[in-house]
Parts: sequence; structure tokens; C-alpha cells
Amino acid sequence: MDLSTLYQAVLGGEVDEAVEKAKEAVQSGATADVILKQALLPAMDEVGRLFENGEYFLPEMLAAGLAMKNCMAELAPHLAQAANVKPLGKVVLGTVQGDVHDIGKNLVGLMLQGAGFEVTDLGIDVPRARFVEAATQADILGLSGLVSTTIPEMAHVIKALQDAGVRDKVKLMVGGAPVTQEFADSIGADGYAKDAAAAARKAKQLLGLE
Ligand code: B1M
Repeated sequence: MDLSTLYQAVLGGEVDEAVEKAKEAVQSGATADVILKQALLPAMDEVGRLFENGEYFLPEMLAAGLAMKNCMAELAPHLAQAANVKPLGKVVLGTVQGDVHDIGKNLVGLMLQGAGFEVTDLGIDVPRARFVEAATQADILGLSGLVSTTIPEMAHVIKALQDAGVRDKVKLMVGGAPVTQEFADSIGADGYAKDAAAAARKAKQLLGLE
């Protein structure tokens, strides 16, 4: 299956065209994994590159992001088919305060669901108090951040958990493009995952299931 037209449609922010191509790709038998790896993720990387070079501006990045999100909605049922009936554990996910990126977080959520976790998504720009509130109902708290100026908020969330006396009740996983293992260690997170597949593996490890 030639996925280059899907790639081009996402890159160009042509939402309807992209969704159409994503549907065609699914119908032709391409797996969600292949569609992501060969078309959608490379398109987002290219958008980032063009933005960095000043060839794309916010509206183009927004349109491409929207196209990507709509395509992911087509893939979601294929990514989130959990094999287990009883959830492996509860994960609460959110993008930290000040940050509105959610495509990667949503993908992480889908992969976690696919791996058998129950996932609650708090959305974007989540105030630390919301994470603290959620901590008592979760086995794992997952923080996502995409901008280097917003990821320090992750340390503030940990401090807020400590201040509320609930830090030890929950495992904390962090991720997002500027996040590294070193950063995760430096703020005292329990785990870091580079991508959505790694996040599902890390969640199992954190709960001693792997
Ligand atoms: Co923005 N943006 N953006 N953006 N954006 C980036 C991140 C940037 C790298 C682009 C660039 O300059 N090359 C850059 C950040 C630079 C930096 O600080 N290092 C940037 C910037 C600067 C900005 C603004 C500040 C621009 C402005 O206003 N001047 C602004 C920020 C607004 C804010 O948050 N306050 C902004 C806005 C936007 C849009 C709204 C237009 C849109 C977001 C739409 C949306 O998310 N709904 C957008 C987009 C689309 C991007 C790029 C192009 C694509 C991001 C994406 O979805 N990638 C991005 C460039 C890039 O990434 N190459 C860029 C695909 C996604 C699947 O990958 O999100 O990395 P990712 O998620 C991965 C992993 O990181 C990991 O797993 C995911 C799946 O494999 N992961 C986790 C993520 N969360 C995890 C959590 C985990 C574990 C793993 O555990 C809990």
C-alpha cells in the first residue's frame, strides 16, 4: 500500500483528504502500526522540521495536527483492542499545565488501553491540583510534555504530590519529546518512556507485571 498520499495530506493539513486516505489504508489491510510509522509520525516530524526552519507557521502546524488527530481517531479502534477483560491497572494521563500538545499523549493512552490498562485522560494544560486529586484513584500517573519550557512543571507536580502526602501512593511516569531518562531521574519520577509502545511496557514494569 502506498501511504505517501496520506503522508502528504497530513503534511498539508488537508483534514478530509487525510481521513479518507487513512480509511482507505485501513480497508486495504495496512495495520495501524504501519500507518503510524510510515505516514503519520514521519509527517509530524516533517511539520516540526518545517516549523523550526520558518517554512511553516502556527496555522500550518495546527492544521497538520488536526489532520493527524482525525486520522488517529480512525486507527484508535485498531490500536486499543485490549486482550484482557480485567484491567491490569489504572492509569491517569494528562499533558502538564502550560502545554496543549496532546497527539502523543493520546497515542500513549491508546497503547496503554491496548495493553490492557484502564485509562483516564485528564486532557491538556492540566493544573497540578488535578493530578494530585487523581493520584489516589490511579496506579500510575502519566505526565506528558512537549515543550522544553513546560516540562519543569512535571517537577512541580511531584512536589505537589509530596506536599499532599500522596507521592508514595502512585507510580509516576513521564514522557514527551524533550523528556529524557536523565530528566526523569533528576525530578524523581518512577519511570520514563520514549514512545507509546515503550510507555505500555514501562507501565507493566512499574506495576511489577513484567
Ligand atoms: Co508544537 N511544538 N507548539 N504544536 N508541535 C513542537 C513540540 C516543536 C518541537 C516544533 C518545533 O519547533 N520543531 C516545538 C517545541 C520546541 C521545544 O520546546 N523543544 C513546538 C512549539 C515551539 C510550539 C509552540 C510554542 C509554538 C508557538 O506558539 N509559537 C506552541 C505551544 C503551545 C503550548 O503548548 N502552550 C505549539 C503548538 C502546537 C499546535 C497546537 C499547533 C500543535 C499541537 C496539536 C495537538 O497536539 N493537538 C503542534 C504540533 C502538531 C507540533 C509538532 C509538529 C508535532 C507534535 C506531535 O504531535 N508529534 C511538534 C514537532 C515534532 O514533534 N516533531 C511540535 C507526534 C506525536 C506522536 O509525538 O508528541 O512526541 P510526540 O509523542 C510521542 C513521544 O514523545 C512519547 O510517546 C508519543 C508517541 O510515540 N510521549 C510519551 C508523549 N507523551 C508521553 C507520555 C508518556 C510516555 C511517552 O508517559 C506518560
